[in-house]
Amino acid sequence: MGNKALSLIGVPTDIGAGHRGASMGPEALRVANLASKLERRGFEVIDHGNLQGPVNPWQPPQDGYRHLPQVVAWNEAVHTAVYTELAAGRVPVMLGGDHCLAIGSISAVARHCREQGKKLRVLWLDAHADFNTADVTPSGNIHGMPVACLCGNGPQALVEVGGHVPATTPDVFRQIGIRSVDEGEKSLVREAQVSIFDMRRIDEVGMKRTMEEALADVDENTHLHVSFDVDFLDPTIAPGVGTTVRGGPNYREAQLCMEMIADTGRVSSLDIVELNPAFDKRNQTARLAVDLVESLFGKSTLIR
Ligand SMILES: [Mn+2]
Repeated sequence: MGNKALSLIGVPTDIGAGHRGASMGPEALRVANLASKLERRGFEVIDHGNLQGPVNPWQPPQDGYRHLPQVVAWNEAVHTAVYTELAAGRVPVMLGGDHCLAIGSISAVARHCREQGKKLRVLWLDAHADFNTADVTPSGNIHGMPVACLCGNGPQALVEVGGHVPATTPDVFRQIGIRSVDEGEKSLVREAQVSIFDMRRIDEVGMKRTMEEALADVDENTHLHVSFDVDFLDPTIAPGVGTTVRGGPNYREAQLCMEMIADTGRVSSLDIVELNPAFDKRNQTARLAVDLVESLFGKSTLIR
C-alpha cells in the first residue's frame, strides 16, 4: 500500500438500523483523533467531511424493508464518493453510519476491481452475517441485509446501486466473528456458500489460524476491503453499538486479527460501521475502534 493517501468519508446515517444514534459515529471517530493517529503512521489523510442524505423518518417497514428509498439515496452517494476516491488512487475509509452503507462502498470497490482487473477479497468482521432478505428478516432493518443485496438478493433499487447486477458474488467474502444468524438467514448463507469463520471456529482453532485461512490466497493483485462492524468486538470492551452480542473477540484477539490483515499490505478500502455514541461510555468504543484501525494500517503493538 506504500504511502497512499487515505480519504475519510463521513456517512452520518442510522437509516438502516433498529436504534437511532449510529449517525453520530463519524464525529465520535473524529473526536477520538482518527485522522491525526493515521497521519502519525505516515499516511497523508484527507478528511472529506460528511456525505449528505435523507433524514431518518423512523417509520415501520413497508413490504419487508424499512426506509428503503432513504437507504437507496444514501448508498448512491456512498457509491459515487468511494468510486471517485479509488479512481484517484486513494484509500477510502468510511466513517459510519450503520452497516447498510456497505452496499454503496463495496459495490464501488467491486466496480473498481472489475475495471482494474483486480481480485476482490472482502473481510466482513461482524457478529452478524448481514445476509437477510425481506422474506426472512425479523425486523426489516436493512443494516442486516447488505451482503445479500451485494450478491443480488434484495430489492431491485438496492441490488442495482452501482449499475452492475449482482454487484459482487458470495465467494469474495470471508466473514469473521459471526455469532448471531437469524433462522431463515442460516439457510440462505449455506445455500450461497458464504465462507464463515464463526466464534466457535475462532474458539476451536484460535484467531491466528482463522486469519491465515481467511487470508490464504491474498496476493499482490488482491484488493482487500475490510468491512469492520464494531459489534464484531465483545461488548465488554465495545459497549457503543446498538446490536451487542456477547461472546465476541477480546482485545488481544481483535488486535491480532487487525495485525495479520495489516501484514498482507493489501488493505485498500475500509468501512468502520455501527459505532453508536448513544450507547457508548465516554467515547471508549470510538477510541478502541481507532486503536484497532491503527493496527489495521500497520501499528504493531510489538517491536518487530
Ligand atoms: Mn453488520
